[in-house]
Amino acid sequence: MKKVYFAGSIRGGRVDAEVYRRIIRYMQDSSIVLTEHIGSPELNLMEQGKRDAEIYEQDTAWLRESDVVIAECTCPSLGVGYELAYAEKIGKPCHIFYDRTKTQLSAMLTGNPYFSIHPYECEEDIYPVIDRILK
Ligand code: 6IA
Repeated sequence: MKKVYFAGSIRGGRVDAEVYRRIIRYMQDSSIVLTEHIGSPELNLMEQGKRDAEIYEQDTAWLRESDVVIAECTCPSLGVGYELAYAEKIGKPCHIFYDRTKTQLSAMLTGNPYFSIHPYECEEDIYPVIDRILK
């Protein structure tokens, strides 16, 4: 099974948390998702117990361990942007999804041919693309 690092906004805003949760659930049928907590609705409460330095150490270790990085970037997040740059530096394949009806992605991502970018118009469009990535 492939190990997936799923990245989604936390302090950048939780408006899409439900979408993250559904994508993570879907991927868990065929893969190991290292970052299951990204879809958790209780994340704000859970976050209080953890130190930022531990979060950074754990997440960068998971990035190194992962086979592929999948980021949902509709809600802009500095942390997700950082993770994508980190993943590129260590050569992990990176797939970026965003809702093109809601946002324009940063030129720093769309302008970089390293990233595989998948704009979508409705959530159902995401799943066949994920199937191809994880097969
Ligand atoms: O800048 P942001 O907070 O939006 O960055 C979000 C990204 O950074 C996500 O893709 C995560 O991988 C990572 N990240 C940010 N905060 C946390 C975090 N908080 N835990 C894990 N990864 C994080 C603590 C919650 C935990 C106790 C369940």
